Amino acid sequence: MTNTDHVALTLSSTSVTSLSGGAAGDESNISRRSFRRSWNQLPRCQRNLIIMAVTAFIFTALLFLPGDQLINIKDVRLKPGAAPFHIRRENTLQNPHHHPNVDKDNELPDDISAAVASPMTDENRLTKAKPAEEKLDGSKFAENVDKLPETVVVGNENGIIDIVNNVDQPIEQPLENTINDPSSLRAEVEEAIRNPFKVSHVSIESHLQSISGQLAKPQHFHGATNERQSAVVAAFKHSWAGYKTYAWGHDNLKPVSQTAHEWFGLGLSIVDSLDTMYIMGLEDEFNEARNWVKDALHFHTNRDVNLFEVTIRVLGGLLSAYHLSGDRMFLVKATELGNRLLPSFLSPSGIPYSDVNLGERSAHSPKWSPDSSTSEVTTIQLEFRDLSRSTNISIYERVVNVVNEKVHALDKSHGLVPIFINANTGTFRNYATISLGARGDSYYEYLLKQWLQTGRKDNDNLILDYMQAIDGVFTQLMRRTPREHWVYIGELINGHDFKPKMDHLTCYLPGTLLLGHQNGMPESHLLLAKDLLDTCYQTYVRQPTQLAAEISYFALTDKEENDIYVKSNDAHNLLRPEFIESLYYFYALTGNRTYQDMGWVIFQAFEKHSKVAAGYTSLGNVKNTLNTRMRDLMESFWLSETLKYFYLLFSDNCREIDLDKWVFNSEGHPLPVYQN
Ligand code: DMJ
Repeated sequence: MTNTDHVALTLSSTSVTSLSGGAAGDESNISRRSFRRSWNQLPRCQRNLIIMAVTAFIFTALLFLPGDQLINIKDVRLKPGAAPFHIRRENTLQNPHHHPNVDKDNELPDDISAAVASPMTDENRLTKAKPAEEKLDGSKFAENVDKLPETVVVGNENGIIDIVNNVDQPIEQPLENTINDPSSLRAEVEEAIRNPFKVSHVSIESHLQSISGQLAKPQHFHGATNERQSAVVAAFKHSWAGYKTYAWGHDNLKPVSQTAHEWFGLGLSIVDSLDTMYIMGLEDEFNEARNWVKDALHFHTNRDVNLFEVTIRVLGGLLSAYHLSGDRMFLVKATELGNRLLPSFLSPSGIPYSDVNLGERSAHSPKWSPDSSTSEVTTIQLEFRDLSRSTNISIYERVVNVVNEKVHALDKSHGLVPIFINANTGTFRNYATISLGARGDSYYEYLLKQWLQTGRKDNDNLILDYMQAIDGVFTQLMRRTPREHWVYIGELINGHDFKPKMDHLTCYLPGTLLLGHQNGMPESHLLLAKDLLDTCYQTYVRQPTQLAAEISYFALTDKEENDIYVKSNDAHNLLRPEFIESLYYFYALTGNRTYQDMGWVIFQAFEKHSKVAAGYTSLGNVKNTLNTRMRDLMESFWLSETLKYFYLLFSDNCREIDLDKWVFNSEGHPLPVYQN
């Protein structure tokens, strides 16, 4: 042991020899040596007694210090790069579930004002947070580095002492500075993967307890108020009853054979349904599902799952349930899941692998290809960011910001992206198709929605990329049919050759364009939104079943028989939500009830053709009412999206969910909007 390892401890004034006249360093070396001599001369039992007495004194002092028995101690292990990023406190003020009595001028709500008196409470951080401009100013970064997180000692539920990062000290590092230190980020990610039940070295529960003042408060919904809404609730209950009877705890229901369908083994239908039930006011069903999540939802199975699907359905479902109900159990589960999904990001490029094994905590490219889908790696950001903002643990947001930055830096064609990207090289696949349908769709959706989620900053890459992409849609992908002039969005095969094919998935775009227009995007976006909404409606009502096919084609010349047509292999309907989602945005943002009537036509078509004794089923053929060829699957998005959007579309209050305060993830789960 070197001298510097010693603790300076004064035994008695006579036991320490003090020499005057020497250099300061010499003096202290001599004092230390004489201290050591004196210490060594003491009998062993006396030395032990002294050590015990000093330890007991320090421990007692720790316990009796004010502030919920918390004490700040400097933890020299924490380096600037390793410092957890503390989410700026004003964010939670913007959170719609958070303290509804906060007014527009950011006055403190009553309960918070009272709490300011207590120096160690979370609310107190409200008064310490600096104005947003200051925090975004890079010049403040050096200043902030001095305020490294200190650690806090807390007793956990087992009486064991844990060390957590001191939430009383907001670390206002610009995010850019932390993601530019990849080795630190990697080390933090690896640590989280090693200990998925922990964050910042303590149990997730203890950590959430330490930030309990900023956790979500329950939202209130009144349930159905009219016949159409009640009909949707009845459809949900019918679906739920079938699922409960024949597939409880499994991913999906097969409503025709009345059996279960397993995909990831994560009870997808339950998790995906939580917020729908909460919004519909189905308390008993919600509680039943909640208890299943608490007791039976485990993530330790040795099985590959898809990062994107699990993120939008399970992580998004848990986070949304947490924000709406205020039940922190959902956030605990979401955090554990977030940790277990992190192996995907340990690729050489930072672009995530598509497949992750939650039990083994390893990840790899899909078995069928070396590439990930572009929409998949770019449709996880809302959820991971929300997890960071909700827990005050930065890594989730930082890993997806890396993805944002990498994808932003890649060359695009008029702002449009190929549908495959390689997680090892971080580059797009050459000559891959460009599409706003499968594998491309939600890249564009999340550019806009991430920008909304983070306070709509000017000159943000997200919104610049979005605008450029929509320009690319206009010039490269949008066409009108020759006779009836239906607007549609085609695809570029190999990145070049135009194909007049549009997936039903693309029918999310009218709603997203309108949402963008509402938030300052140009008039042209509104016009395209309206035209495309009309076309999507046609893909439904032109079919004998009044249900849209998975894929529609459009005439390129007036020689073709029909302007819109469906090939036999594409004639299936999977109960998908995209068009109902768009109708919902049109109603929510305009209040025009015409969109409700359009939705009602389609709802009745589902009732007529998709409803079976044990639920609702996908169909193989929408082109023949006498031969719909039931496919026997009720996907969880029927419960999370299609029925939720129907319900909100038919609401008497078009702002039942305030789109200035909430942003829906790609699976229909509302998450709070933050100020930045
Ligand atoms: C859902 O899982 C999500 O909406 C996803 O973004 C696209 N596919 C389905 C619904 O069609």
